[in-house]
Amino acid sequence: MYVDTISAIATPLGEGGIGIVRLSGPASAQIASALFRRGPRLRPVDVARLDSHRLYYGYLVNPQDERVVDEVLLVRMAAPRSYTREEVVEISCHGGPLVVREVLRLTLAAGARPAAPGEFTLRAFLNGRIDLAQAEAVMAVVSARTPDSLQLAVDELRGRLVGRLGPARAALIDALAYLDAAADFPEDEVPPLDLEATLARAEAALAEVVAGARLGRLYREGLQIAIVGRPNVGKSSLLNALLRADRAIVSDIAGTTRDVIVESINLRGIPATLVDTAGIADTEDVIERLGIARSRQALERAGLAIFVLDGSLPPTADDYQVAELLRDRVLRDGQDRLVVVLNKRDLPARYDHAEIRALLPGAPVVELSTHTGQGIDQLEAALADRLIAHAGEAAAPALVTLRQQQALARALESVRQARAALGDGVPLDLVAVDVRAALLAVGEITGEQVSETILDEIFSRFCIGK
Ligand SMILES: Nc1nc2c(ncn2[C@@H]2O[C@H](COP(=O)(O)OP(=O)(O)OP(=O)(O)O)[C@@H](O)[C@H]2O)c(=O)[nH]1
Ligand SMILES: [Mg+2]
Repeated sequence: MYVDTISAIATPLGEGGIGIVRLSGPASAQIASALFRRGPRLRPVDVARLDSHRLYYGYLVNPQDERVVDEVLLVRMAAPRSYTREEVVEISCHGGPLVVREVLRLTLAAGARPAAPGEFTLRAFLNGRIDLAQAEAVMAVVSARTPDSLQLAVDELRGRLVGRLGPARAALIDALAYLDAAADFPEDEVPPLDLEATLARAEAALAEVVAGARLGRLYREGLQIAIVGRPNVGKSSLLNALLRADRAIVSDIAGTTRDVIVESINLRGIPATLVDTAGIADTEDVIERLGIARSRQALERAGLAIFVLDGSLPPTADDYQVAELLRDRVLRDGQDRLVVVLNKRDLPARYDHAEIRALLPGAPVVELSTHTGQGIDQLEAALADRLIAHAGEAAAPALVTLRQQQALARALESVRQARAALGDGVPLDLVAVDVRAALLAVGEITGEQVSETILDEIFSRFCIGK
């Protein structure tokens, strides 16, 4: 197994209060003993004999010449009560990049090997402290972009996804046990089981996790929201209003925005990326046309579009052109991908743009003014609503990675196939093939069934020191 000892800087490099170098593996204490001294006389210490989980004050020296490198706090976490379940030593020094690097260098010189990205967490998984979903949640905690995403990641860290898969897994095991017994023993010796009902239970349980997963991905990864419309309707003003900052240039000259502007916002807990685009119009201006081409690309990539109309002016040919584009490119994929905004409602002249809205049936309409701020709250609510509708039904969100989502989808597909096969009167040993496939897919999420390649894939995305 893992007999070598790894070392890495566990805190971000930069000037900070403290910087931590972490060691994990059987030689951790021995390596730390080579470098750690206590008291004014720099007494050597046998770190292996220090109390576990207790901080010790002392000095870190270069053992070549006993020169003091820094004043440090050292903690030893005896196996198995540590992050990795191995012997762990953490050395907290002052948080300057030079100091921290020097401490790392000395641990390496004393016999440690530099840790690969995610290797501490990989060891925690391999040593059975956490399941694979929890290991992946560690990364989600580190990279969470809104407090809600963080909360989901922390729930996951406590094993929520695997817990939720419990009922599906239990039903699949029941079904498979029955199928295997039915293949091996005469009918009257096999305890009866309503196979169809058991598979239906597995399917329902999996479907619920899949729905929650879709919502969870939204909280984790967010979605792109493109702001589109003809020039001068107030798209950039709307971006600024949603960001509550003067990010984009606003002017009364049509064609002010010529490139896409991308900014992140926290939309009722969902991390979203707002994309302000160049106004779409018939124009001869070369740069403006390039900008318009980018607007169309942004629209292709966006999960959601805000169509801005100037509510103080009658509709123009360009408004119609954008509406048709949205009808063909966005509404085609579902009504929940579009919100229409009637802007400039602070002005006395009012147009309802009914014919244009009729081109976009089902899209909610929000009236607002980016100047007074009236209606911005309603727009935020409408957007959050759309985002959640886009993700699926109101399941409790679960945090999943793409890998987990794919495994879930395969599990669900296999259960559906098993049920269909059963309905069609296919021989039971063939039904068993699908049930077994579903169970394997579920096992990939918990980590009971994973290949070396998948593990490499997962842990290489971590930062070093995690
Ligand atoms: N009265 C009023 N004027 C607004 C409102 N929102 C924007 N405007 C004005 O409309 C003009 C155009 O605003 P922008 O935000 O630059 O419009 P845009 O859609 O980004 O325009 P392009 O980048 O050229 O496509 C500016 O003079 C804004 O001050 C509003 O709610 N009320
Ligand atoms: Mg603009």
